[in-house]
Amino acid sequence: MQHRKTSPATDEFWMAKAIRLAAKGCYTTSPNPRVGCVIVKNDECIGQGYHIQAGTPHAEVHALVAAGDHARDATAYVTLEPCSHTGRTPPCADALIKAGVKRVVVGMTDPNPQVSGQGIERIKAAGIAVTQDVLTEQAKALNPGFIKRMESGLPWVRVKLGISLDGKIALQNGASKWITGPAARRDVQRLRAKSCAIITGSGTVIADNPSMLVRPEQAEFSDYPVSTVRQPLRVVIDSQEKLTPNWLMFNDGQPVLLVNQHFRAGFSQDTQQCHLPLSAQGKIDLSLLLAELAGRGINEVLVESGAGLAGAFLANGLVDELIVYQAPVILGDKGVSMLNLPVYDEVNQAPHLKLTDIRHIAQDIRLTYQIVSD
Ligand code: AOF
Ligand code: ZN
Repeated sequence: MQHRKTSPATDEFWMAKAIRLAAKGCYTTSPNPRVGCVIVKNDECIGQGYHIQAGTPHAEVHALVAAGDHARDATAYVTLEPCSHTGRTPPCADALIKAGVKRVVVGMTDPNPQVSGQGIERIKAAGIAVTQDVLTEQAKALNPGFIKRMESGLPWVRVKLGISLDGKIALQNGASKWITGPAARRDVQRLRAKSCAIITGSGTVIADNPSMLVRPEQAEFSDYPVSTVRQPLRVVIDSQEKLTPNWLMFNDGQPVLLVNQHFRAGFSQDTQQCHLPLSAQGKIDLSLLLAELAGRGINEVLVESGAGLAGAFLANGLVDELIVYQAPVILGDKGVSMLNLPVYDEVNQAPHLKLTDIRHIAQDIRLTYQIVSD
């Protein structure tokens, strides 16, 4: 039988593998980005790795350690430009140069101003070939929050809504348990877990006394190697200072940030406070809050609130993504509508969205939209 020679795998093939590795850091890397790396020689993967947690080695270091001396003359595939700075760990560009790789393939340049192109320059200056922009869109999709924070000083904002077929989030009397099914609620656990912060309002706290914690036992995290799922920072907006220290969120030993105008006495040590000025309407300025959160290294934010706060984020142009779980139930025109928005006179003034994903989650459907900015 004649031996058929298979052609070598493409740069895209290996970069796709590096992207899948990076995604394993989905719940753990922040404030750092999710990064994956594969080292390839003679069309074979000889080392792989991904960034797990800030302060621990970067993806390239894990992959180089796995490859050992074989890394000499190999090709390294990295989803994000290797770093050139000494942060919590030394520069990966230097580690790749020292290991003697002969080519580096990069998914996207690092938007971190401490790096932004300098890692690639340093590698080129050492006489190593660099191929850029391989599967860039997919590489970018790993880190919407890190990229937005580095480029604009704001986090990536997702608003999550659980609605009926007719766009209601509750009955007239406020009853909302449970519109969506258990599988959709488990999916929300994953959404929470990948967020650095969850924003909610005093109305939701008073109505539901929620924990807003990630309940790992409810979400199938077992396909992820790090079993300790990080708890996001819970951010509670209390413009009117209605909340007392008795609500569950302030007493479960997990981090929570109370946002209001003045210092409030009586809250436990786990409750940090952040004081921001109120607008003319007596509300916390949401863009100032987002800038404050970005300053604390928050990349991705999930808004889980009532129609008032979610509508305010949308009306102020602060939302990047809307994630809607729609249940097959009709609550009727007396129900509570999903978003409070200003009165528009023309359809083109209303927010326009682009549907980016749609899937069945048991009996419900999950719709993901990006906001179309004009
Ligand atoms: C990489 N590979 O796996 C990661 C990178 O404080 P440090 O030392 O962890 O540096 C964090 C910065 O390094 C981060 O903001 C980003 O620019 C880069 N992250 N770079 O080459 C990695 N996690
Ligand atoms: Zn690095």
